[in-house]
Amino acid sequence: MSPQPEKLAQLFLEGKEKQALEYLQELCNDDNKLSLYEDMITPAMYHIGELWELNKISVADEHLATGICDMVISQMENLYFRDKTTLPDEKKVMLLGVEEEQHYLGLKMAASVFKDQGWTVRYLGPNLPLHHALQFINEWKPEVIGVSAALSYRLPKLKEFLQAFQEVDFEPVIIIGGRMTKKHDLDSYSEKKVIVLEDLRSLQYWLDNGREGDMNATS
Ligand code: B12
Repeated sequence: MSPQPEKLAQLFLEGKEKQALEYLQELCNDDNKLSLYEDMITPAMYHIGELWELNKISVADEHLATGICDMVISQMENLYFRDKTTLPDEKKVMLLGVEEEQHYLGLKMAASVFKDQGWTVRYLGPNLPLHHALQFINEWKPEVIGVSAALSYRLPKLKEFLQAFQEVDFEPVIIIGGRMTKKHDLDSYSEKKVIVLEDLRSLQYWLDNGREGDMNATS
């Protein structure tokens, strides 16, 4: 069966959580959860964004679809969680959306990718004020901080967060993700332990190949 994100989007819009999950389960096996996140759920939500932009669906429709999508991701997480608790050292990642950012489905999927790789994850969701983020960082001391932002006008806020995170004395690696990375060239942000990753496959690649170099790098 060929994957059809538009069909999934339709199920989200009709509020059909069970059918959406069943549809994904027909396509899913133990090894392709990431591909379903990247090639089905993400394009389904982008499609919903287009319908919304074209006024073909209402804000209420879009909220319903988002809610169903969120529930489906949670269920996928339970059904296909790979319990790989065998990382030699405990590796800790904290994930957050910058202050006022409400888009979080991508961040939630990134949390899933880290968990599947055996990381200890603290997913703090969207809209986290900077001082609360810093307090958490200094107490919990994650090796990696993943930040997500979707909207262009969030760039100054993102920069403020990055600057503050780069001043943390134990020098965590900072990953920038989110729709903004696909819309803007954020290469100039890639400095002192800051990495820009456009999607979950790049994240997976970095976890498989790039991580040690980055995490051992001196600033
Ligand atoms: C659902 C949705 C909402 C929901 C979000 C709820 C939620 N739980 O997330 C709500 C209703 C709150 C919302 C609000 C708004 N939204 Co909105 N929204 C969307 C929509 C339809 C889907 C977003 C989504 O979930 N996409 C799917 C996820 C999986 O994609 P993603 O975030 O890009 O994530 C991928 C990567 O970026 C990456 N990733 C993401 N985070 C991270 C983090 C790390 C560490 C890593 C490694 C990777 C990574 O992984 C994912 C897979 O590749 C988009 C359409 C779109 N094109 O995205 C519009 C969209 C983003 N929204 C838009 C707008 C305008 C708004 C509002 C301003 C509307 C308004 N007037 O109020 C507000 C702003 C709210 C705010 N303060 O942030 C516009 C933005 C347009 C622009 N020019 O920038 C879009 C594009 C819709 C449109 N076509 O016009 N929105």
